[in-house]
Amino acid sequence: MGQLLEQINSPDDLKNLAVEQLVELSDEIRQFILGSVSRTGGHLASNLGAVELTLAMHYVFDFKADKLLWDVGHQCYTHKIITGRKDKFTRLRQADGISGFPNPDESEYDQFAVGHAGTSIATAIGMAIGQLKQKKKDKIIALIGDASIVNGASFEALNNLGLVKRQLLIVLNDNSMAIDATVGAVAKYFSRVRLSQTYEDLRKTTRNILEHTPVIGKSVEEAIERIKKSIRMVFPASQMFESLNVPYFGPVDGHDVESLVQLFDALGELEHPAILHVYTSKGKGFRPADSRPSKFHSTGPFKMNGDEVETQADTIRPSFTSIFGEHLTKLAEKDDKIVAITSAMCDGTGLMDFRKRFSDRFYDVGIAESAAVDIAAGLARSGLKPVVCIYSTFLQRSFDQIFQEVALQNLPVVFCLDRSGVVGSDGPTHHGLMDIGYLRMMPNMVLTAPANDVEMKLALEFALGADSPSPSEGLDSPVVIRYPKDLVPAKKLVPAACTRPFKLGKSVIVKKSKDSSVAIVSYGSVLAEALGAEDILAKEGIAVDVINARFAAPIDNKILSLLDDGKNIITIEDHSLSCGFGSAVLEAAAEKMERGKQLPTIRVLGAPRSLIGQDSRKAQLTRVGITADKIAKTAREMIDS
Ligand SMILES: Cc1ncc(C[n+]2csc(CCOP(=O)(O)OP(=O)(O)O)c2C)c(N)n1
Repeated sequence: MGQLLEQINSPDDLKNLAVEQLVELSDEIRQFILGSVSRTGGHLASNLGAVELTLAMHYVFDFKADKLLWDVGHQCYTHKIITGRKDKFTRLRQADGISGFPNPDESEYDQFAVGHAGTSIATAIGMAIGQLKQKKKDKIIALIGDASIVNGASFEALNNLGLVKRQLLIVLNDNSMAIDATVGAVAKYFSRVRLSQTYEDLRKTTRNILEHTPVIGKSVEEAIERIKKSIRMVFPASQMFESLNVPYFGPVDGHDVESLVQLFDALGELEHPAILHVYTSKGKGFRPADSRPSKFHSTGPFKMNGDEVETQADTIRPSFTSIFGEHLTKLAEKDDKIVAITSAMCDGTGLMDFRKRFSDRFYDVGIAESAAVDIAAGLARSGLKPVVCIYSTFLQRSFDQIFQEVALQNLPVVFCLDRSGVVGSDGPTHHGLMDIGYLRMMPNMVLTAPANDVEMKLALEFALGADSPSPSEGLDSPVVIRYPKDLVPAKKLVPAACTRPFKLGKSVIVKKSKDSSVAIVSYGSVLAEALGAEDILAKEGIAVDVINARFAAPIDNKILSLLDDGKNIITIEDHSLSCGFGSAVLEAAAEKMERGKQLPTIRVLGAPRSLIGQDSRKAQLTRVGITADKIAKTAREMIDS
């Protein structure tokens, strides 16, 4: 650890440094982040880019009282390092360690547990109004990236900035990147402005703002007008924000920490909302991340060799994501109606090859999940076969669009929900534990989940009608395919029953015994654990049935007829128990009970309705009880009672 960083255990320590020392401290922090993330994995490129910005904000403001609101929050490592958490970086994103995102449970310096884009400006507005009502003068700062500020929620918030009659500073951290290059009209506008800037222009703007600051605070409006006049001709980015009536400053160099300190000092005095537009470089200071920021947006541990990265050995098995991407590309070769849509997650959802191969049938709409769904609805209405590829957690943003424009119209949109289930190190903001719940209640929606690589392909073929006699027609209703952030199970865990084509609402029997009194009914990739439990019990001489449900909507009647056969049921799922697959079975069973039937027992295994902290995915599954051992134990308990 660098000499200066060693002395920094709180923002007060930072304030003891001379402003010139922040330059050296920035370098030390960059090295610290690089070293830590190379060992633990984490969000690298965005954090390397936001070091000076964060130091300057902390140098000027007092975030014990003042409020700093992070958008997404994946770029908050410098903030964590200087707010007393640097020693915890050895366990970054691990159990009993610190989260990779802001988290008020960890520190009084964090206001919200965030992880989804587009929330900082609106929450800042709320806090600013709250401060005003309580006659408090604490400063409110929202830090947001250029890809997140074009999110619909951000624009809704900007549209309401007029509600704030006091200070509120929005810092736009523009690195011209989302995870990938930013997309859309605003991104193009920003990049045109960026290209028109020289370093000297940025210096000039900084000087311009600062020259006018002595009057800020006394006559805010007048000062803003003067600044606007002096920079308007040169810097058209201001026009966009000015048209929304948001006073705009910049763009300025986001790595010039000394100037940033002066700017924050000055702009913090405004008694009015304003935007400071800052240019930074994603991945700054580490050549591999600087040249390939997408690859280092979020990374697993890696080995550094000087300024280079040693590549990791390939994993033993492919992931659900890669099987999905490969197979979708293959199906698209045969069916030119297939189009893919994603919202800023091309790589994460496995669409890189699809994009390369079918650039005219690939749409990245940026961080705009609701628009993605409605665009898909329009595509489906005009006869195409849209495949919406969005993580389970981010699809939550589109709840209403899924219902109104897709389910209500019964349009054949295929939703591919990557990162369904527990997601490991990203933790509670990113788990995909609610999708069955929020989708199952919608009429017309077909919910399916592949158990392994073979089923991943079959589920896609089913949803896209590739397995039907007239494949061009496909299914005539929306289909959801959910799968986890995981490798596919080993070949020996792919039973023959899983190789049969998917049929609407039909489960497959993997093991059946007339002597069994318990049936394990699994949904999705957790079939591997069900098979493990069956194996454990078989060795003890206990026979159980194993059913692969394949569908959570509609539920196969065959599952319910197990109850008629006197079998107890254990359902397992990588999802919240509230409103999940087990709930669907319980609801169907309740209908039977209403008709006066005495039924055997049903036990449901899945995630509790509580937050599951960052950890490995395997440990999280163990924590919620989705393991072969726990399933076997549950079966024994049922048999014994
Ligand atoms: C609603 C939502 N959709 C998608 C994501 C996934 N995501 C995380 S960071 C990121 C890119 C953010 O870009 P930007 O705000 O410009 O910040 P940068 O990483 O460039 O610093 C995306 C798309 C998310 N966090 N939230």
